[in-house]
Amino acid sequence: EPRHASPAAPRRLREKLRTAARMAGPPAHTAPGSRQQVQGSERRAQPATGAPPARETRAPFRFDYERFRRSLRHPVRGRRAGEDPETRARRMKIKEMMKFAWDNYKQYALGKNELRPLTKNGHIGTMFGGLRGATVIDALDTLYIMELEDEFQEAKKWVENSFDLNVNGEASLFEVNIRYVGGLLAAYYLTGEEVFKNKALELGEKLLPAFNTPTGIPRSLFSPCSGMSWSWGWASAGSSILAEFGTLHLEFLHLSELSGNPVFAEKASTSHPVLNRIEKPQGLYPNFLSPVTGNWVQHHVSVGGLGDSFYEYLIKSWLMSDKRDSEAKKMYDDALEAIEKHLVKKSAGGLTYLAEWRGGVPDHKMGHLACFSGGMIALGAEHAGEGRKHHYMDLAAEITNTCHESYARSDTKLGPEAFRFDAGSEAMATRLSERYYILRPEVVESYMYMWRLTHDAKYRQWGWEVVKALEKHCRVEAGFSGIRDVYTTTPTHDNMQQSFFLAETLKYLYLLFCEDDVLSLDDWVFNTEAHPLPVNHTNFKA
Ligand code: DMJ
Repeated sequence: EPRHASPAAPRRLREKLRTAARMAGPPAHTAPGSRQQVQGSERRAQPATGAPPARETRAPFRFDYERFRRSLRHPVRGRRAGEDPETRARRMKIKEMMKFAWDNYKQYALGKNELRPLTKNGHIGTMFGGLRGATVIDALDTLYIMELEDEFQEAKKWVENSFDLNVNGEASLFEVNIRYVGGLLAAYYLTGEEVFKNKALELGEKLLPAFNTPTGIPRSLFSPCSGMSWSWGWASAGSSILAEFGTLHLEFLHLSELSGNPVFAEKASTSHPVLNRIEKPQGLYPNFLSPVTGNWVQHHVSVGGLGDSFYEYLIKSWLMSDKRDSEAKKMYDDALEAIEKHLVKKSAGGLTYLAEWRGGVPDHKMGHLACFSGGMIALGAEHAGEGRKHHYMDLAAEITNTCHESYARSDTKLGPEAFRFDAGSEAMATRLSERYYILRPEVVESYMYMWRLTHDAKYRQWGWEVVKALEKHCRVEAGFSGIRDVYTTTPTHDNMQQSFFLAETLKYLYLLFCEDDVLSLDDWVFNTEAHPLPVNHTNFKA
């Protein structure tokens, strides 16, 4: 039982909290790596002397990193076995792109959130409150995995010396969680460097006031200093967003594992019971929910923006719990069934796509963001039982193929922000405002999962087409930039190198050309910003 668990916690939550604490090793008086380290069962053993147990002296909690590393099934950077020269050369090209993106950020924007590659300066933006260095934190694990050792040390040094958490301003809980908390957690798990854990825990504490609502469902924005929280001005009736409050579990469970404090897991676990209690239209999850009443505010449903990573975190919560979080698995299975029934459509030209849904009426539009779902459905298919496995693998392949078509049908071979299947259109943007590409990862993310799960060579081929297109249209003198129109071979640039380009797009491309044991799916789940968090393999029995 975790030390801070409340006796009043419901049974299911207590089980989740146990899961969260399973990797918590022996207390601090056992030195890491020492032979005295014990396995899970031994650490609960009673003294054999028959003497009354000594008065409990509670050593401060310390996560046993060495024990965690021993629990991994594969070396994090793999064994580099048996690869062909072309695959290696392609991987090295992607590594060079990462170095170029990092070097330019470092030269022109270090300490700002993102690089503006045309004007050669930094961008701060409004999403992260007063926090800075989003690109540093987002890049850490990619630099490490790519063995860009000097660059990783530069990034680490910035975190040690310059990453300031005592800042004010309105920050997005979701963005801070997936990029900063996720990035720091992954950097810690990969390297064991305490600075990353300490910063993650310190930052995690600052997120907690956002959960002070009547339902426990957090508001979207918070102030790291004052502890106040707000909803987005554009979200109707002060509602919270499904993809935001539903994208906390992975990181918050790890904050509990690393701190020994279940408060994080408790906070992140409030949303599932609320969602299970309320009626869902046709079994679907609308995107807007009131954190005050716990009721839906609007009936807009989407597997793309506003909904996306909620579904992703259901299946990944289950995987990360070593398949114990059956509540999350059931929610995922039921949601996918409803999605398939009401949102999966086939175009006249035979392309399978995911429509959006507005109060019962389908909107035949698919956002670039929704293209992550090919990978998610494939990941879940592995565990869907023999009867459904092939069906879901086919669905995943069809959706990934449609997303590839949205790239293949453009002049740049990069995909638009949204594409439609109406008025004679097939997998193409029909509105000027939807023609842009901002270096998003979702399509290559699905290629990576599809490759790992099928080893069909076409996914590597499609990934390589993206590399060539990025080089041709997005690489500029001082970094990579998004483009304003994918349907012209001379696009103008948006002057922004998004931090997720380093965290996700380049990482997924790199992994596509790695052996499967690099960040193996046996050991890791990727958060929605592609930061790897470990699956819990210890043998804790509830
Ligand atoms: C990233 O921050 C994450 O992937 C998030 O889930 C969605 N948007 C961007 C990338 O497009």
